[in-house]
Amino acid sequence: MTNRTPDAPRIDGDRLLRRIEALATIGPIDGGGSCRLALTDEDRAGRDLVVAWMHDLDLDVRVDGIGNVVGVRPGRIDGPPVMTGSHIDTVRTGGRYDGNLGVLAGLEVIETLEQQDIQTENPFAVAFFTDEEGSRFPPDMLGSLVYVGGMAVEEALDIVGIDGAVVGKELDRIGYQGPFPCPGPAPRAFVELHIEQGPVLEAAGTTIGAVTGVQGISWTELVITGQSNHAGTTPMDLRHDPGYVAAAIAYHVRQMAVRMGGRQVATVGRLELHPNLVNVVAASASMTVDLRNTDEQLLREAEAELARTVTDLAAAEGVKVVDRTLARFEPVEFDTRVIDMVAGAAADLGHTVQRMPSGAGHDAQMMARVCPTGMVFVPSRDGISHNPAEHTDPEHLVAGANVLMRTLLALDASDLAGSGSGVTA
Ligand code: HGY
Ligand code: MN
Ligand code: MN
Repeated sequence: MTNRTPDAPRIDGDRLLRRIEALATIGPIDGGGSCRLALTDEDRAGRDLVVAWMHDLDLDVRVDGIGNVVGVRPGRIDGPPVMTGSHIDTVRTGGRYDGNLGVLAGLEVIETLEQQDIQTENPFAVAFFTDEEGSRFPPDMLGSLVYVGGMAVEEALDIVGIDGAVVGKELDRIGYQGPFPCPGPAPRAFVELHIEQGPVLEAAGTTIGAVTGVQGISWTELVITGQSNHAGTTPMDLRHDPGYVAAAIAYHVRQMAVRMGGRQVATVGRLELHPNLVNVVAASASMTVDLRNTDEQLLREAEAELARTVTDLAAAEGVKVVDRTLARFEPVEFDTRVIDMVAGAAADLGHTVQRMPSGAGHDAQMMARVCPTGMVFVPSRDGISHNPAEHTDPEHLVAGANVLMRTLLALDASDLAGSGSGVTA
C-alpha cells in the first residue's frame, strides 16, 4: 500500500531482520526457533547481545534488581521517557519473534532516530523485562510485574522454578542482578510491538492490530497424591490413581471451555506422573491448568468449576490434591488514547488495521498500571506461536516497526498525561 505520509521517518527493515536472525541463533532449536528459558545461560547470552547493541547506540543502560534492562536515549528535556520494549526470554519451544520483535524494533526505532538526527522532546527508552514467559519461574510477566510494583523484588527473588532453581541465585549467577531500584520509574507512556500469536489478523487479511487490552489469566498447579500400586494385580475398585484423576481433570477443563464458548480457553500444558512407568499405578501427578477469558466474571466461574471438579474427583478416587496459584491477573484495558494513536499511525502509513484484545499475556499489561499503554500486533502465520514454526512475513515485521515508531513519536509530541489505563486489577 502506498504511504500517505512520505515525510515520516522509516526504519531500516533489513537491519531489523538481521538483528532478529542474529538473536535467533542464541539457544537455537530445530525448526528455526529458540530456547532461552529465563535466567539460563542462553538467556544470559541473549541479554549480552542486546545490551551490546544498546551500548553501540550509546544508550544509558540500566539494570534493576530483578534483571530488567532499560536503555535510554536522551530527549530535549529530561523526565519520564516514552518507552517501548518486550522480552527476549522464550518458552522451551519458542519461535524467533515472540517478545524479540518488540525489543529489537524498539532498538531499530532508536537507531533510526539517531541516524536521521531526530531529537525527541522526551527521552526514549527500550526495555526487555525478565521472565515474561513465566514457564520456568511463574508467574509470567514477572519482571514487568516487579517493575510496576505489583510484587516486591524480595518476593520475586525467592521464587523457585520448575527445576528447583531460585530466581535470585540464577539472576546473580548470570550477572544481571542490577543496582537500579524496583519498582522502576513510571514512563510517560508505553507501547509494545508483538506478534499476535493467534489467527485473527491473518484470517481478516489485516496487517496491524490496535490492541484494546489483555484477557485475564489464571494458572493453577495441582499436585495429586494417591497410592502407587501394581498395574496388573490391583482391582479397579481398590485404586487411588493420580494418573486417572489428572486425566479426568484435563478432560473436564477442555469440555468446560468448549461448553462456555466465547473467549474461554483452558490448557493443561504440564502433566508429569511419578514414577511414570507402564506397569505402575502412579504414586503422584503434577499438572497445571491455564484458564483465560476477557471477562473476569466468567473467568471466576471457570475457576470455581475447576475447584469443584477437583474436589469431587479427589473424593471419589481417594486421592489428596494440593493446589497452588502460579499466576492470576485480571483482564486489562489499554488507554483508549494510545489505542487511537496506534490505529491512526497504521492508517497514516497506509496499512489495514483492526482493534482486538490479546489472548496472550504481555509486559504491556503490567505497564498499563502505571502509564498510558498500548500495543501493536502483526499477523502470525496460521496463528501459530510458542512453536518453532512461528512465522511473521518480513513486510509485516517492518510495517509493525514503522507503526511503532510513528506511535512513539506521536506520544512524544502529545500532552498525554496521567495513568489513563483501564486496569481492572
Ligand atoms: O502465557 C502467555 O500468555 C505469555 O506468553 N507469557
Ligand atoms: Mn511474548
Ligand atoms: Mn510467549
